[in-house]
Amino acid sequence: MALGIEDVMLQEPSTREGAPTKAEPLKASRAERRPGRVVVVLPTYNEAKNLPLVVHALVKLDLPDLMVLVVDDDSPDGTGQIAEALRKRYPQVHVIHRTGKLGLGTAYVEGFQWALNHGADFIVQMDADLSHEPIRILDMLDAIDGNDVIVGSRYVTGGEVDPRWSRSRQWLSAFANRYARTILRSNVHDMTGGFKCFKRSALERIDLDSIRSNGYAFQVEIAHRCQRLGLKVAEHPIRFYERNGGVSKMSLSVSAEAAWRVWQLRVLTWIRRITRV
Ligand SMILES: Nc1nc2c(ncn2[C@@H]2O[C@H](COP(=O)(O)OP(=O)(O)OP(=O)(O)O)[C@@H](O)[C@H]2O)c(=O)[nH]1
Ligand SMILES: [Mg+2]
Repeated sequence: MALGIEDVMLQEPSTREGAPTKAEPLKASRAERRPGRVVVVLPTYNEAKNLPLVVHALVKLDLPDLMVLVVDDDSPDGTGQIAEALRKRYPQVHVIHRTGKLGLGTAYVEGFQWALNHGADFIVQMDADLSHEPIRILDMLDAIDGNDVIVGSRYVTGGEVDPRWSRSRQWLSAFANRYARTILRSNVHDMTGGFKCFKRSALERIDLDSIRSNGYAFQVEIAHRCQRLGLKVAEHPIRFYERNGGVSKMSLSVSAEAAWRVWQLRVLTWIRRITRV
């Protein structure tokens, strides 16, 4: 039986084994140590079951100036209505409703622009399917001191991928990262990950309007642009979980886009280098 909005709203955050979703009592309040507005951008497409869990976990974090922005693409499963109900319940929650499935990349671009226009000091991007642990945002905010961008990384020491992730997805992810990293000569080990934290000053330097990638390609393009701009990008180890139910939007066309877009980015870099000489 499908859950109604009220049922979903009453659910508490996930209690999956090994998934710490509640902010533990903190020794010295991190908020005191790090003032600033944090805007978390959550793109959603058919995440009706997951969105309330993610939002509950986010609003419980020790972040006094937090804004959570849901960018929903008119999800057929009613995620947009659930986002509205969450907005009414939590003052931190804001929602952008788009007219149809316009893609992950454009959802992030719109979300980032909104965050910059609403006074964000730090902007976090994460999936809304519980693959990324909300509490890790606190570590990323600590790690951003002295850096411009923190990439939540599965592929550095201490990083992990959920063993429940299918073999084929594990292989594809590892291959895609090696492929993008090699062709773009990047120092970033997790080029396709969607859990990142930016300082405002870093995001302001990226020409968001010129980003054309969607899907995984968007993650690769952002990581590549940060590096090209000479931003200080550091990787922070995370555990990546298999999505909490629902349906993956990963498809052959998303992979194909990422594969050719990497070469396009490489060629553009060559052209830029040649025309600068
Ligand atoms: N607004 C919007 N959100 C999207 C779109 N496609 C995916 N998303 C969201 O982007 C996040 C990542 O998408 P996923 O389907 O989880 O893709 P993935 O993490 O690469 O694949 P899985 O490992 O299968 O979960 C999720 O929160 C999705 O709901 C889209 O076209 N528009
Ligand atoms: Mg996912």
